Amino acid sequence: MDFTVTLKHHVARVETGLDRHLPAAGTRPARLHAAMRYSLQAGGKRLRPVLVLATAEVCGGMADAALPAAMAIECLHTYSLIHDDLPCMDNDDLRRGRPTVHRQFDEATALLAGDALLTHAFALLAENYPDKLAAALVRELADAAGSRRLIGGQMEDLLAEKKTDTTTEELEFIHLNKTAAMIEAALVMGGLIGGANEGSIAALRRAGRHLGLAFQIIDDILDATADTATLGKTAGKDAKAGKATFVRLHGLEKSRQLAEEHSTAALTALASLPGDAGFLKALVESMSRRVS
Ligand code: GRG
Repeated sequence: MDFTVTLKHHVARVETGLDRHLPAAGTRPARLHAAMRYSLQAGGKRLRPVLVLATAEVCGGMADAALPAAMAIECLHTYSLIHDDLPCMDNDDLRRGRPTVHRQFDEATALLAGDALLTHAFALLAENYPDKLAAALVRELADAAGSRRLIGGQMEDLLAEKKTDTTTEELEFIHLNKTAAMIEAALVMGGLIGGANEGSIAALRRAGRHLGLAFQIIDDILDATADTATLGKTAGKDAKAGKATFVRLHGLEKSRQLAEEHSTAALTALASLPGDAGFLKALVESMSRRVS
């Protein structure tokens, strides 16, 4: 099937799945559930859940079986965006083309909506998979989202804002953990659901790491070159906040070259999978050409 048609199909599955797998709108406490739905149902590229669905299929599973895990990773990702936007972190007004959750509701509601989405992610895994698979998925997601990876990357990122001498090694730690960890987890969780063997899981991990780095480098380039309307979030924010970015350390040209190298390495890792990774490869290529 054509890449764009398959992508639309997966994204539609994600949108329907989110509606089905979230606490129902209007149920108590309605304000909290409204805030969770407001942020989750604002769109976004849905990269991570689509990676879960497509990888499960490549590894021999059914995309439908992967849906709760896809929802879990999108809930977790969205929690991290809500908390990242809070005044105590990036203090941002715009996300996914809408006012951020603390602007639309209030700070306490945003904090709680993020907490609830984080917790809900693990409930989705525990409730929808047989024990052994559920344990493996919980371990993978907890590791990717924990203090050594997503939260650790965010901590180092905040600390780096106050420094002018961030090294390449420090920058790589930030991006490997703040960004690549969740992309890696999406691929590995899809692989676990599809029944991938150890070799394929290792290849998925490699692919996720490189795709994650390419994704972040492109994010840095877009922050420096695109406009707020196109991005659906505030452009030029990194330089203003004095953030450690690939563009700041390496300049635009070298950053573009590095993004290309990581995309190619992701494609090479995917090519070693036994199944037909055509859609996943096209997705990596489309991410390297993205404009938002
Ligand atoms: C608060 C624990 C905690 C972590 C925050 C997600 C995050 C870590 C920070 C947001 C800022 C940022 C540039 C993160 C890097 C990852 C990234 C590019 C997130 C945005 O992901 P997209 O572009 O967003 O896939 P959509 O809205 O399309 O889902």
